[in-house]
Amino acid sequence: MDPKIKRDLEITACKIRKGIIEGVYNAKSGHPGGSLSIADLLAYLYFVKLNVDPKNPKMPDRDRVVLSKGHCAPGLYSALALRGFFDVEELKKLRHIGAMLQGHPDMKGTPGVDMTTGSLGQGISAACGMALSGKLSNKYYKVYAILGDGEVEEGQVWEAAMFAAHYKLDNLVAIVDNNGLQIDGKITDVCSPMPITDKFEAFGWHVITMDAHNFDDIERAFDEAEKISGKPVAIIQTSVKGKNVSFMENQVSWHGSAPNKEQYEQAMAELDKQLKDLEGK
Ligand SMILES: Cc1ncc(C[n+]2csc(CCOP(=O)(O)OP(=O)(O)O)c2C)c(N)n1
Ligand SMILES: [Mg+2]
Repeated sequence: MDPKIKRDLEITACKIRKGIIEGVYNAKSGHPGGSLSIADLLAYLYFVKLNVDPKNPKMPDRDRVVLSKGHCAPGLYSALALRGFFDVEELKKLRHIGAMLQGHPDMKGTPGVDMTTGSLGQGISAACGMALSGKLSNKYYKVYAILGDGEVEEGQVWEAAMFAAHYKLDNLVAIVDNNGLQIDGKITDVCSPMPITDKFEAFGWHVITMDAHNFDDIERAFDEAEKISGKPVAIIQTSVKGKNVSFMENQVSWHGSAPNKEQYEQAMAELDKQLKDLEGK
């Protein structure tokens, strides 16, 4: 990847992370861990890959994103705000009564949100429907669905996987955020879905693995996905839950809890330092 583009993406991902912490702190609730693990993915999608127009969020031919792991809404909202879909100040009102940004994505209330999600397993099914609709109506948009590695413990995910391969939905890319943790602990302790790669392959998908925090690798994976026809693509990204906030990394306790004032200040100080280092590069 061009070094300048890479640096810009790293800066954007850092700003997305700051927006996540800002939102969850002000909400006094929410899900920072799994939002931080997809910040780089969201930066790449919204700032490189997607054909979207913040001024026309319902553009019929736009690429679609379905955040199937809907609890990671703070990440999606932060990316959408930075991309210009709405004012970044909205992030501070996350989960407040009457505010636009609620705990899980709402396609009717938030510009840029393509599917209402939160009940794990359902988003990928909706994404299959969108992809099939695109095929039937000869549209060339792509559908990107983002799933959690705990989410793939849901049976509905595998019905959708079977459906997508059967209907040869090569306009569908599912990204599984393999951060190793779900709500109750390690995915391998709770109800292991491993090996996730082999399972998608067995269901007839083209499978790609990717380092979730390396933009060269992210570019390589999406370039490969672009070349696949006749099958849906699953990108299994290896990530760190809580990435880049030291005390949140790999800690299941940060799945769904908000930082107090002191923790907020420490997280922001760490991210500000990262931002300063990147901007000075
Ligand atoms: C059908 C359903 N069951 C339970 C939940 C509650 N829940 C919210 S997040 C979560 C764990 C998800 O883990 P994972 O998919 O790995 O997400 P991440 O690690 O990326 O946060 C659970 C069980 C839910 N949202 N939907
Ligand atoms: Mg997980």
